[in-house]
Amino acid sequence: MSRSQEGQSMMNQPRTIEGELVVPEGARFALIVSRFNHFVVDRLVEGALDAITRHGGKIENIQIVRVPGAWEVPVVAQRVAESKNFDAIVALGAVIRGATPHFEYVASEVTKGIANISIATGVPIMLGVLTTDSIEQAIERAGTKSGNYGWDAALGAIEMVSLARALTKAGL
Ligand code: INI
Repeated sequence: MSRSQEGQSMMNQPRTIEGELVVPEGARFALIVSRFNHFVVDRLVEGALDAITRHGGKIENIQIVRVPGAWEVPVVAQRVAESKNFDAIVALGAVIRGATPHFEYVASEVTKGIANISIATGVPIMLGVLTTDSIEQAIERAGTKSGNYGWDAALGAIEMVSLARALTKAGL
């Protein structure tokens, strides 16, 4: 492709606004962490902290709030989001089918609750709550062979905070 063709094809691209995987200056994060299945959830917390600090976040700008189980995440997420003290929230927990007959209720309420609160408050709340059929599947997603869901959720939070700043800059 010639230089002028390159220039032409660049000009034909739509203008794009997107977040970067760099924690913006002064960004504050809250992690809402469920104690239930803490053996798994502790690994998600480690992953989330690692992701935020490796991408430029400061540990003093991260607040952890612990709740008994995933069921309690939405009510606390709502309170934390409404405080407007944080640029993003990362919800971390593990709902494991094998461990509960009311798996469906807990899993569906926590996921629905987080989505609704995020939309209602405008604060990005990342879903870092594992919903798995077995403990083995949960462990696989908590820092072993299928990565770390806490890390992934925190990375999403960083992108959303960066995107929010870019949108504001663009007047949106
Ligand atoms: N909470 C979880 O976070 N994960 C689970 O797998 C789970 N199980 O298995 O029941 C669970 N239950 C507790 C629930 O979240 C509430 O804390 C409890 O019902 C009290 O309201």
